[in-house]
Amino acid sequence: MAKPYDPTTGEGGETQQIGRGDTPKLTTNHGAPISDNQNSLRAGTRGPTLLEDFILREKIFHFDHERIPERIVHARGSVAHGYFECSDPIPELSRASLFAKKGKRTEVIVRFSTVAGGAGSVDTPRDVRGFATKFYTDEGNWDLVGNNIPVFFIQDALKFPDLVHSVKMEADRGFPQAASAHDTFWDFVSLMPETLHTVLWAMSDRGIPRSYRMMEGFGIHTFKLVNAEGVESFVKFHWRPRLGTQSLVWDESAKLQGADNDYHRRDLWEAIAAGDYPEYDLAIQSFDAALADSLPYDVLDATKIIPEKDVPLRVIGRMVLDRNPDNHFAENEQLAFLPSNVVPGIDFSDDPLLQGRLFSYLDTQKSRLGTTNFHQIPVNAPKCPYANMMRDGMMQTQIPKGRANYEPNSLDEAGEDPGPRPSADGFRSAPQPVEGEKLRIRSETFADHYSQPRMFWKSQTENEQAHIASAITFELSKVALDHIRLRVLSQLRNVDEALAERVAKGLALDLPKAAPPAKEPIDLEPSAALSIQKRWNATLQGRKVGILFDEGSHKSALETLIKSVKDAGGTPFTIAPKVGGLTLQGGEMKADGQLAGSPSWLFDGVALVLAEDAARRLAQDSAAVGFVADAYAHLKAIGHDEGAMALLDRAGVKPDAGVVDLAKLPKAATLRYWDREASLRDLA
Ligand code: HDD
Repeated sequence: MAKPYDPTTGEGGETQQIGRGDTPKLTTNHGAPISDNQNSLRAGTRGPTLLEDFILREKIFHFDHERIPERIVHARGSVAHGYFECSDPIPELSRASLFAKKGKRTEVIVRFSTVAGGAGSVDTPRDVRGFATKFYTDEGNWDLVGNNIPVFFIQDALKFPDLVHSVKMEADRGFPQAASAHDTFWDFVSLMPETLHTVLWAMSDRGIPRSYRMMEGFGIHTFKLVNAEGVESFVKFHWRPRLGTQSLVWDESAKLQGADNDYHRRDLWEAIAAGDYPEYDLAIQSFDAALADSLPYDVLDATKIIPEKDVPLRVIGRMVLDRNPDNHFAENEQLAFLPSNVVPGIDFSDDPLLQGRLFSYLDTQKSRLGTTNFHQIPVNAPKCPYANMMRDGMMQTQIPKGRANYEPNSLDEAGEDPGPRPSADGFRSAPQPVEGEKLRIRSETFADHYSQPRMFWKSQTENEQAHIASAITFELSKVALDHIRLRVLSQLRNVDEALAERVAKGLALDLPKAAPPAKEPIDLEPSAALSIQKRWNATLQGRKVGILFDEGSHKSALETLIKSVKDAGGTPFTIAPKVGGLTLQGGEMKADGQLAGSPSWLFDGVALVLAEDAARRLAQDSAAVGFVADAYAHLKAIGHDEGAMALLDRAGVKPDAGVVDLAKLPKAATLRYWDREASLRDLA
């Protein structure tokens, strides 16, 4: 074996090579092989480092420049690769190739994100979540850059910088990070009633999703579909998770920020690594201009939904996410979405928010990725052939041949390659007549800011309403300026008097007068589709069960439970005070996690498989008592054997439908026990 490098003698060093066997040799970026990756070049063994050391300088230089500017919004995100498969072709509506044939697959990459926090912030704050999909179609990339909430805070892109400045950490103090519960956000909200609809969604349980796998996605804007004959129709896009939509409870999401900063990123990664691939149906709402004109709101207004009763959803395909990224930087940080990326068959509407986005994303990629050639980065490059006369620029990686860098040209007549030319079947904008004066004005049809928030509020269950009222009360409690709180209350009165009263009571404030509405709200019919609880998917698929055991537990009971959780599609995770081998009745067993590092916040349901002695001992251990008390407070199922009673009592668990025998746990853990809530916390 070769002698290791000896810094005192300068001898040896072959083992410093990273490459072993047939792994490649370590080299500089310019290809020179490196013999020593531990020591810089110095004069003598203890002397100064030499400027000549190109290996040191190159390595540190590259390291110093490793980071690029983070996204101004949606900085923290997680990606996954997969495919979209068309199940119900729509050639009558769109000529887009990905919707042309049943069974046709198109590669995709998806990035889920929070909005307000920085790249290193946590996964579970109350926030809107981004749901952006890049379809690598055979006629170019189509980017559907949506959110998990079907409406947006503002109606005009001109207001986006103000909205974002107000929600991000406050400019002077640099906090709070990843939170909307502060003066400037609510100041903006209180002055801009168009924000209220999205604010209500964000304050609902939608703002604290359980998992990226259990969250809906929405294209939000009305887009256009165009068929081969050039006939256009309006469309809204919806992603529906096959696992159903599920959220956390607020206390749980707050605690998760301590237990696991990467809760959603880890969940997505682990599910895909385990072959438990997240799936989403893609559904459309398509309609024509006559229907749009008949609605009591404007389909070009991104603060409005189109209720499913007005235009039902039609599922046209499904997306499967089946591959984790190989490299976070190359495939997540360098991933660039552009709502302006459309393909023949998909077009934009005149939604003024969308129109502004068409400029913003292209522009931001230049500042984030440093070059107009960001489309050449592998994760951004189309997977179909692409060619044009755009040339050069920083980080150009292509080497175009010949002289044809302008069009039209006649170089082919001299036998030279003339390069690409426009094709008759290329993208054509829908020929829409446009006329009118140049004005800075908001259409009258955008003026109703309260009817849809009211519809959303009325569509919620009692618990869901309580969560919204509590969330607004919590956020306004963090607002230090009274006049802002009062102005929010004056806006809420137009949404629903009871909501305003509940928040005012929660803040111990008198209700101010209602804000004068620009347009009187109307009562729209509530819709079950807007509630999470009314459409709860009672399944253990994708859910996790934490199983607490200790010395003396019955091994066979543990094994039976583990199997039954797996059989129901769930993931069991065993927890004990010590993770090494524990002596049980019937054998030894190791735990997956240690009690202090595995709070019940991480699980959808918990089980206690404990001998009486162990339960009595654990009743003196705050981590164990907290494990049970929090599971109970977070409305989760608790399965237990006879031995666990001392711990259950100490944690204050009262019998109810969610406190069950071990055998019933896999079924019980598919639900949350909302009826328990009123006895546990003061619901606003
Ligand atoms: Fe945006 C990123 C979603 C309005 C400007 N936006 C960004 C991302 C998502 C959304 C999911 C993250 C993309 C990724 O993962 O890389 N944005 C939306 C939705 C909107 C919306 C659903 C309204 C319906 N956005 C919006 C407006 C503007 C922007 C009105 C500006 C006029 N958004 C940006 C941006 C970002 C961005 C600054 C930051 C990073 C990026 O684009 O690539 O350009």
